[in-house]
Amino acid sequence: LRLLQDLRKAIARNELLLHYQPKFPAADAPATGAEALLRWQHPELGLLAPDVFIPIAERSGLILPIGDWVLDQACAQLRAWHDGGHSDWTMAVNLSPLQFASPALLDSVRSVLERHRIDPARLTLEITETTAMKDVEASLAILNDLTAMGVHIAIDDFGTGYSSLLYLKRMPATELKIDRAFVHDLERNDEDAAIVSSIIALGRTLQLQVVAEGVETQAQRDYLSELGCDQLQGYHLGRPMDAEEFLRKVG
Ligand code: G
Ligand code: G
Ligand code: MN
Ligand code: NA
Repeated sequence: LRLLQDLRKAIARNELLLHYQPKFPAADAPATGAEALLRWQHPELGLLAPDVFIPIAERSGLILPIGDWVLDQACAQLRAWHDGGHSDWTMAVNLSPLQFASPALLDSVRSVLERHRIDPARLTLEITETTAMKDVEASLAILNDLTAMGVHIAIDDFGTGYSSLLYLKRMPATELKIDRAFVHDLERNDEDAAIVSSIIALGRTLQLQVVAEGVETQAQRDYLSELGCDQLQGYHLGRPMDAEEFLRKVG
């Protein structure tokens, strides 16, 4: 309850911030952009990770104004990077289930793109597999509208939900993000390796970019490249960091 009361004031008090984690092609090459990851600088509790407060935000509906703030902040940052010479960088933003189901989503996305003069194709919206498959017909309608606007769609935490392949085939997504649970023991666990290979093959078939999350070692990186993964994300390549550090280390 205390956290909920504090969270109500967090936007106005300027306590929310974004960290950015770089995304790299599997072939050794410069970063293609970032995923924005929300943090809360709580006045007494310090820097809080989203698992601590996103569920509260989701239950209370606060995720809607917070989600709008995230979209605005991420697009403002992308505009600054583009103006600074990184005109090919992309930005990925996570959408919560409530945001995804909100009738205001399309207008929010359209207006933030206009406000910051962002090419829609430079913005990727990430929804989890579980969110996407919850009400598939409704999801398809929303995703079709977003895609018509030109933004890209990533299916996040892929492999942890219950995808219907028939629906996945109809989803206008551009990217599958393999959940980091399958990457962790990749070189030691034959089942995980087989699952990752299958997801990569599925991505090929459906013409989706396949991104592996949670890459923590060089061995995982080599293995994922060998298996044919398109892009990689993880602590081994770059942790989530503030915008200044991102530009210094990745730019
Ligand atoms: O950054 P971290 O690894 O702690 O993120 C933990 C979880 O919080 C992940 O599932 C991530 O997708 C989610 N998350 C991070 N930032 C945001 C955000 O801006 N909005 C929503 N809805 N979820 C986020
Ligand atoms: O669900 P989503 O993919 O949006 O979550 C991203 C989360 O994964 C963030 O909380 C981020 O901090 C975390 N993360 C990013 N890279 C790694 C990694 O290499 N290892 C682990 N354990 N977590 C990671
Ligand atoms: Mn994500
Ligand atoms: Na994920």
